Amino acid sequence: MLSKKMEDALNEQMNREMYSAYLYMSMSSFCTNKGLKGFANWFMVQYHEEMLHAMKFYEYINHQGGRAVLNTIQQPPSEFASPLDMFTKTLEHEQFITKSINELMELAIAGKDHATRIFLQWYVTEQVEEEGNDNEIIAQLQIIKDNPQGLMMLDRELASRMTTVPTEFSKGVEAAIKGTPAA
Ligand code: OFO
Repeated sequence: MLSKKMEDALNEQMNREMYSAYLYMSMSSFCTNKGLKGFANWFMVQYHEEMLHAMKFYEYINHQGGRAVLNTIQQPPSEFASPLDMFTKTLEHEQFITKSINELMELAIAGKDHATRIFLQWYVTEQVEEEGNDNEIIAQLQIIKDNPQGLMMLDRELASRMTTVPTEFSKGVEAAIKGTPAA
């Protein structure tokens, strides 16, 4: 069971996750246009992950007797100065998401909503990984600076990233991502 306050806050976070997906899809399109296929792949994988994060909120809210309500998704930026600019903006955005997940966690603790607290724990862990990945790529881009060879090497490395579907997602979501029929 969810309190109205918790339900509204979880819906707001679902919208933020969808905005995250939108932001990274915009970055992916920008990279494709600039011939940076590997960076484009990295951001498209990130898009898929964010949509899965949103779906996880969607399923949880509905499963707990609330109702997932879809809202307007803000328009993301479409122009970026460089790959370093994109990853700096990515890290800043993820720090904002970490802060909002922490606020949700505090709301769950204050409301003695242990189910939601346990549910949110997955996101707390996920944010540590996401910020870590961004920090790592930013450090590499700072070493590369304006070196095209270094940039192309990193582009090749980022081309290998693949979408992973957390095992606890419903079969329907997993099947949709993998393009196979749901069992
Ligand atoms: Fe980028 O993280 Fe969602 O939660």
